[in-house]
Amino acid sequence: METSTAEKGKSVSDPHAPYTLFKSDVSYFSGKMEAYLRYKGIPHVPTEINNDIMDPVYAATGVKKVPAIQTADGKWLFDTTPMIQWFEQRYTVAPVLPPDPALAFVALLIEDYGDEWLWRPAMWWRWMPRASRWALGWRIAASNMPKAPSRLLGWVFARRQLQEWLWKDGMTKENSDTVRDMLFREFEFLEPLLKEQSFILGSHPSTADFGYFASMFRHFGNDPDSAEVMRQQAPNTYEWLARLWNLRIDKCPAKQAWTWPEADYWGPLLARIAKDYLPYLHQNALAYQDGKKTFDYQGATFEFRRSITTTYRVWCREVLQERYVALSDSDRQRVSALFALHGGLSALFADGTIVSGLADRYRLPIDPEASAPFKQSLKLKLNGQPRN
Ligand SMILES: N[C@@H](CCC(=O)N[C@@H](CS)C(=O)NCC(=O)O)C(=O)O
Repeated sequence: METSTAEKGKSVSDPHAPYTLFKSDVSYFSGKMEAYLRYKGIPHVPTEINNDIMDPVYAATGVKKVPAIQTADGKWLFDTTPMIQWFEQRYTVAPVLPPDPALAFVALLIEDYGDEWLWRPAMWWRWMPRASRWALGWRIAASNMPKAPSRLLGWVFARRQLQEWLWKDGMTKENSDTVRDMLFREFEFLEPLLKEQSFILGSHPSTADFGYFASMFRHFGNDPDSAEVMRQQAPNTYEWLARLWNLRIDKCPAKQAWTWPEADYWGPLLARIAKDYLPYLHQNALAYQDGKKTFDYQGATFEFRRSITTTYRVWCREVLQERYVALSDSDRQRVSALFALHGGLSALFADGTIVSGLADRYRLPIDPEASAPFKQSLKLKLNGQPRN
């Protein structure tokens, strides 16, 4: 007999289960979290959000964002990266962090890159082509505020996304095609890799797969224009999306086989992380330290003048630095040798640690005594929360 995920949850000896997953089915980070929970067989009840549900989510987590999770015993979790690590401590079968600490660091770095760097092209492909803009704007408005005029609200939301994430964040008419083509750069890496092996770091999904999955599943593989581009140009990546979405640990061989990322096709990704993403995190952190709202980002391949300074990404960099420092000397040497051929890791440590002040906020579960309930400003109520 089939049982629902919620019923199954009751039989698991986890005092926090089942989990209520607040998510949206077109959301980048919701897709990442949902795929992880499904793969690990973690008992959860997916709950589609609307405007009203977002008020309690904000009151509890302090960000008006999905995914967020409420545990059966009333605790709250948020932000996919620390949430996955929180679950990994409790659901230890088929870990998504490889046991080799050096490879685990690489997995976390790729997860972070997937989360943050691919957001910009994901915004481009969703909000720049007209068919996608209209379809997704309408879809998001209709599901969040079913009684409101969806076409108008969809238009307003699409405009907010275009402004906030593209035009006000370093995109110009001149470099718009470059943002679009960031997707093709990913296929150059993913296609030969996924032709050869099932998941990014080997036989089983790692946290690197979930980081990539965020943009690839709910955006590129879903939105009208990019989905067709993917079917035509990246069939191995398209197949990997379905493979990961439909995977459960009980369907996988127990033994995980991990691969050190040194094959030639890793070159473009390792170089992009070393020469574009880590310099971006560094320059963003410097701008934050100097109290600048925007900064002129310059990497080896990309230039985004007047990018918005993001505190959250200062924290991302801090976490990566801590992880790297915690490695043994020999593991640090292996990671550093891997990147040395592609530009090195110097940008990760340039100007030392710049503290975001967010470390306590992202310690899970949220301590309600210390923080909640968070109160919304009128602006937040009307506009939602594009940034944190
Ligand atoms: N770093 C967060 C990001 C979550 C996030 O940005 N969620 C988006 C949807 S994919 C959101 O809820 N945005 C709210 C808004 O734009 O108003 C995570 O990993 O969960």
